[in-house]
Amino acid sequence: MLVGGGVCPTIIGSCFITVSGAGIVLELSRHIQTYRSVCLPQYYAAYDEETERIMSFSKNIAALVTALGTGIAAVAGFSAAALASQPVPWQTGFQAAVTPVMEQINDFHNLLLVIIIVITIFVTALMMYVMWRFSAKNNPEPSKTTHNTLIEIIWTAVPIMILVVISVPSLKLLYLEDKAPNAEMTLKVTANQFYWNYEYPDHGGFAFDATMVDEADLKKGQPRLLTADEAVVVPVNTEVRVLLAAADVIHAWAMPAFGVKTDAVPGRLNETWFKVTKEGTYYGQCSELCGTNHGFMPIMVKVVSKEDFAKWVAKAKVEYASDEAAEPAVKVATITKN
Ligand SMILES: [Cu+2]
Repeated sequence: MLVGGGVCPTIIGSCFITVSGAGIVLELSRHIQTYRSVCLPQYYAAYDEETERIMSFSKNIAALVTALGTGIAAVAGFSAAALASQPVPWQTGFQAAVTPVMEQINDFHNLLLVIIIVITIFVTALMMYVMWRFSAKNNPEPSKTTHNTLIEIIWTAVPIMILVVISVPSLKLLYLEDKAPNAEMTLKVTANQFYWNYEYPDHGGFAFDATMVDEADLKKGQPRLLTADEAVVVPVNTEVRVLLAAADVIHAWAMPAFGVKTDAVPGRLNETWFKVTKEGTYYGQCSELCGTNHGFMPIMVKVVSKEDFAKWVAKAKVEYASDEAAEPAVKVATITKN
């Protein structure tokens, strides 16, 4: 009787959940299509203001979390200023964001952190209560209750709704990271075992290799395993399109402060972008296990003013002109007919 009485509402409940779930998925995919074709170009054009509006909620949370983090860091004896362009001892958070993409990654991370904390507290409290309330001592005569359609619908629908809420900023971020909205220059990066080759196709096509500086050769203040003999120089407040390829195995060009981590794959051209808003020297590393010296192919990016960049380009054109003609990042086979 008990089971029979519960079957019908359960089936209806399941049907309801399935139909509404399918509805949500359909609706979501329709939104994504509209978003890609209609909203995305506009979004790119004005992503700063859009970001401001959409992320204002998570910005407030971010401020709260940052304030908490700063407090904890201060207690632990580290100042917030220590979070610079490279990893610092005992660092637990991200490196300070210097691009719009990394700022959004930070916001998204902080939003997720709040959601996770609320869920964890709720589940823990619920379990503690159940353990106490229904223990053998407090509840010696257990009831034979089974099935509760309303609760079953709630515990299915609520997680779906949480996932839908998370998917909105998540997808927006994915599309924003994907392609440069209005690239002003291109940087071609070719990964090799175990160094990087950089090419500036918009500035005369000069190219150079960057390898790690050995520990014994480090000058004062140069970070170990992160210093390269040649820095990638880019202008500040400029949208840089990065084209990535590899000459041998899969590597990944990763710059934590930029929110960039993109694989460099042999025979394939990947794209990413960054727009650094603060001058300085930033460090990253290859982030794909690519062989024995995987840990020894650092990335060093110097972000300078537009004037200094123009001066550097003029100098670099002469300095790197002596190198043998740069190998194309992606080699295309040519067929010659006799
Ligand atoms: Cu590598």
